Amino acid sequence: MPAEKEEVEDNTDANMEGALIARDRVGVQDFVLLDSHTSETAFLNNLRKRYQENLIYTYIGTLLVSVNPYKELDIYTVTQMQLYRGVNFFELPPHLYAIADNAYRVMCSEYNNHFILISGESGAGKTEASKKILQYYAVTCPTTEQLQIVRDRLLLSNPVLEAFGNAKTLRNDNSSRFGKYMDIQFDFKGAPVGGHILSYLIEKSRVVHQNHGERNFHIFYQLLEGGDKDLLCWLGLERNPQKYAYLIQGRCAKVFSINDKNDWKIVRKAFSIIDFTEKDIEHLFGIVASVLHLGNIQFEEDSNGHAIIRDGTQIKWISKVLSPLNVDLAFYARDAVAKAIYGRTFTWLVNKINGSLANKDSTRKTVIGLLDIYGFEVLDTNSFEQFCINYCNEKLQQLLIEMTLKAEQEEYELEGIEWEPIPYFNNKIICDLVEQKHKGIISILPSSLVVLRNNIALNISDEGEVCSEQRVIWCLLFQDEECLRPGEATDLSFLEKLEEKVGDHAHFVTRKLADQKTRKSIDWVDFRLLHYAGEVTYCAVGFLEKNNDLLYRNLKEVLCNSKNGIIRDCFLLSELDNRRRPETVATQFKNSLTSLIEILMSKEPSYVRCIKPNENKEPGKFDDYLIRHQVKYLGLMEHLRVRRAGFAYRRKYELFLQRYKSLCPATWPHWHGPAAEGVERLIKHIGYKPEEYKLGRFINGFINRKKPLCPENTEFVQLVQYNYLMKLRDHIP
Ligand code: AD9
Ligand code: MG
Repeated sequence: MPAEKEEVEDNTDANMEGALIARDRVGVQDFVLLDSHTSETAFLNNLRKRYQENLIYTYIGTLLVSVNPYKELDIYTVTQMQLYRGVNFFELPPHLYAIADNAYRVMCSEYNNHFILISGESGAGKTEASKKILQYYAVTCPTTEQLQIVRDRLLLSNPVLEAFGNAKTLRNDNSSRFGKYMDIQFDFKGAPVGGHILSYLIEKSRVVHQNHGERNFHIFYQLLEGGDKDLLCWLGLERNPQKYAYLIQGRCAKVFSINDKNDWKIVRKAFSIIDFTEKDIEHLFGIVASVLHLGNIQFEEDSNGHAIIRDGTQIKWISKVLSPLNVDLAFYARDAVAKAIYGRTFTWLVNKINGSLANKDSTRKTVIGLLDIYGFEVLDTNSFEQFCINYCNEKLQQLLIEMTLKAEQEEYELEGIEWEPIPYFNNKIICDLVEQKHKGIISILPSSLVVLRNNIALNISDEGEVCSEQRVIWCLLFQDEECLRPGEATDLSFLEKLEEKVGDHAHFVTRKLADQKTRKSIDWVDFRLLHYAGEVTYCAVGFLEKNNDLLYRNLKEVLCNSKNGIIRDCFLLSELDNRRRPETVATQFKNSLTSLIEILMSKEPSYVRCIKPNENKEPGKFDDYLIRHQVKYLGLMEHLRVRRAGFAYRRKYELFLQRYKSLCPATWPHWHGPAAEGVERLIKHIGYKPEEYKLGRFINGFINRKKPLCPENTEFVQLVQYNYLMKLRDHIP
């Protein structure tokens, strides 16, 4: 029996009374079985009951809903893993392991690719879930001594990427500040033989700025806390984080729930297993330290108004390159270097890990992809980063709609099965608002940046025209050849363009438009998007700068010639020759998300929907209001209705017959006719009523959506009502 002590659903009369009592106490383990499946209150009651019994997982058919317990539960032991291994999906209480195992077994038997999409807002438990799934595979999949190293590397890639890519935020002490998609590759025996990670847009601005109550990336604190004396001495660092300007802004270098010293040890060990050489490690920490040193460089004005470095002992080249700037711009350029170094080093790190996870042999492999991306986020002040994060969440919601609600209903049509359509909110309208070609916010964003010849730029500043600080920065960044046209590229002109082009969109609000659409006040530099998960007000200030993400050319030159091998790998000289303006950050992000969606659409999906129970990271506290909101925007009720109305369990005729043929003398041990007929005989023999099942007409569009319909194909589907699967289980010898 699993540690959850949850009763496995049992429909026999003798157990009915006990089952009802248990049900009253712990709720139902699949929302499909709720008596009142249209009531949000009943849904919430069930979730609450279970949460209070530490039953954090509940199904809606095959989708897993998870509520963050904010405490360690005894349900992730090796014994639990073994319990779920190879057991049919519905035969044990809901668990991540059941989702993981199901994907794995289907992959092995049907030899196809899968992904597990884990979604939910910041702090809901996505990263923890993805780690638990990975651990499940590491423990339960067959392995050889040779493959142990792959397994260890897969596992240890996590602490390394978390050290460099996660940070304490107000929402989550271990918040992912980058998106991660990880393919685990399996050979034909089902052994994990390699992996590959794609990372998405790390939040570089955190390197130089943190909000009150937040921290920089974990690695800085880990190094200072855990690095031995000699290492710190060699890096010129002091142990006290208070000494570093980039670490003190959030005023919370020490966090109760985080053990930096211990985490440091894990990261150090991980490096040696993931194939990092001593040189790599030396260079890597050289970079981490230099970012801290950069942050401590202070500038002051000389008699010409130029910046000079206050403390002469600091790095000389910075002074040399930055001194033609005024003090503000020198600080700006300093921060740009810190962000660029860190951001690119993170990409280097991912590539390095990929190198060590790569499987060199060319035999065909199948994969299970784990997607764990930063969750939907609303802060007091939301900037370009939140815009990207929330856009990404819109895309994932869209994928889920496409692959579940929409696909499900279309499939019934395809199969010729009668269906009452169920309304749901399709957030495509918001995705379009953000990403549509020529019309969406992202395309308006860079189009307001117009670059011109150098002399015009100089004229602007010489004549002392009213130009925003930003524009001056642009001028300087491009000083060797290009600059901006006056009046074109400011955050405010961007806002004006937005008003002009998307002002009438139902999900877009600015101050100018606020009165007509909403009564809530909005600042003149803000715009508001009505996301699927709620309203978010973005401050447009800084959008252009962050989106263009340029680095002062001379600084780039310096970095290209660095003695640090990683920096040299990250800043290639060829970049300096490239006169074409690189794609903006938002456009790159949009493109990478588009290809991610393509990757996912070609695979079989499983879903985990994570829910955050309260805002205080408190165990056991079930905040009704907060959870109801998530249930709403995650579309869980719609999902349930679709599941309820439809036939939750479906199998291709051949597979169904294979599994259940022993239940009917006509099909056991062999059935020689068409599989569809065999299934029909079997079902009649068992005594299903006609309304309890439906036999489909065509190829199963859900399993292979891209295949054209071909009626002569024998891959028909068969659909059986969910409750009957439970009954079937009892029949199986
Ligand atoms: V973000 O979008 O990256 O900011 P996540 O990834 O959704 O967010 P995360 O998995 O990091 O959230 O969970 C937040 C914290 O909740 C963890 O650090 C744990 O302290 C806690 N948590 C989450 N899931 C579990 C769990 N299954 N058991 C115990 C958990 N604690
Ligand atoms: Mg996370």
